[in-house]
Amino acid sequence: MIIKIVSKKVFLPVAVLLNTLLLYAQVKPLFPIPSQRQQQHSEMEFYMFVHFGPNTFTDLEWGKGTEHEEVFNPSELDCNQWCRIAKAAGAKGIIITAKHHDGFCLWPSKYSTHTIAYSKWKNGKGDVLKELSKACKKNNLKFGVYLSPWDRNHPQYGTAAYNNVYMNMMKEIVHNYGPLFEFWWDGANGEGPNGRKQMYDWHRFESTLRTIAPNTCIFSDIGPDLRWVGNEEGFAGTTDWNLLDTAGFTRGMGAPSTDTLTTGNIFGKNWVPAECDVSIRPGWFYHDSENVKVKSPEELFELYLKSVGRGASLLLNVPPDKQGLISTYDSTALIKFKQLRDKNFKDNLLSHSKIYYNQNRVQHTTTVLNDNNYSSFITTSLNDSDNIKIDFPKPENFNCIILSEPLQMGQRISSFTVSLLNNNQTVQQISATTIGHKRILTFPETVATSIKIKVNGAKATPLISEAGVYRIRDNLVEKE
Ligand code: FUL
Repeated sequence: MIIKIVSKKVFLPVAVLLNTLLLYAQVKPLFPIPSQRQQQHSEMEFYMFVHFGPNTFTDLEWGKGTEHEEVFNPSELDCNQWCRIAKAAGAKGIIITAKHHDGFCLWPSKYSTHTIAYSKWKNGKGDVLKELSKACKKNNLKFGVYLSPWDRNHPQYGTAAYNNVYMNMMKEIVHNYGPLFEFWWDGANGEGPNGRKQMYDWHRFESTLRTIAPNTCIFSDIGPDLRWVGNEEGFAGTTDWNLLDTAGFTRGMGAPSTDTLTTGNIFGKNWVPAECDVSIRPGWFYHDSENVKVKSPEELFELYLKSVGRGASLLLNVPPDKQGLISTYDSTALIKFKQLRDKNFKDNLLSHSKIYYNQNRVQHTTTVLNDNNYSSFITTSLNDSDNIKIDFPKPENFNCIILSEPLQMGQRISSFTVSLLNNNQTVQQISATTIGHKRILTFPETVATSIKIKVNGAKATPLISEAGVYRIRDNLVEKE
């Protein structure tokens, strides 16, 4: 028999594996679940936005579309510098405004005359999308594009022909600069140069993009792959479902209320996670006057807790200046933000603890919760305070707990309580609602010898994939 020739050492892990496989086979996914491209995207967590174009030089936020092409003339543009800073900040990708509302194209599009090809920069031979897509590849960052549908310059805007222009621009970008991890459709929609508004052919845009770039996540107010979080301050709801009901809404013609976008819908029919877009400065574009208003590393850390820490992703805008470089005001804050994350999330107290969970009334120990794998998971039962227990060998002082759900199984948990015990005496309880990809809870420092996690509400068998326990700097604890 095979078992006889298998040594004890080998047999034990095999038995654990079989047991795990059996368990996974028993739990069925709760639909909707993320597509593969969405699943990969959720693990990026934090990536950078770059607003760059004529506004950088005219000191505006919304260009009028009448700006002369020559205003665009960065003296020292260096996309590698942007990438080095993004990388050092721990961002996983960069999304650039290939065209903002003023219609100016940062690549030599064949479908407009308002492009860098008509500027003096590099004698009209420059191509920012080419430089950035190359630099991203070199620095192992993903590349994405924002292409404003609203165009205050294009002569055909407001007519059916503009839909072809927009489609062709999308095709040019995908073919010449792809692969793209994300394509950003801005919801702002005003009048074009003729005072006309555009009726966008969203259906055609979407089906075309899906065909030519099937692995690209499409962002808009209502998805299909990522939704706007309902504010530009960079925070998701303390309740944040990756689910959204989009039936009855047409892109650009009204979305669910901003409150709904912030929290999602518990029983939403579509998997559309929230993305928190926010700028490191008050404006989206660079303005000298805002150098002193760059967010501090601590403020960025708070944004991280309120976006990634609530199960959403963080798209942080860092606009290059007139030279075409990220200023030291921004880069200093970004690097320190990274140091804060590294330092405060370095020592996971779980690695010095024993984790128990009950299954079919039998207690197991597990390492699944700190295996750094967001797909592996343990099952728990509803309303069972003894179901998951973490024991520390000695009293520990901490103020931060992180939990994750395995998203490929669908988002399930709607309410849970974490109890901190010191020698079997409950000393602190923290209750929250959703978990999703990552939920970071912070609270006043507490000394405890064990932690119990109780799920009070779930749409199906509650599953937990990862956990972490940390002592973060006192002044980083989330303020309401
Ligand atoms: C908004 C735009 O109007 C802003 O200028 C900026 O691009 C922001 C990310 O989206 O809708």
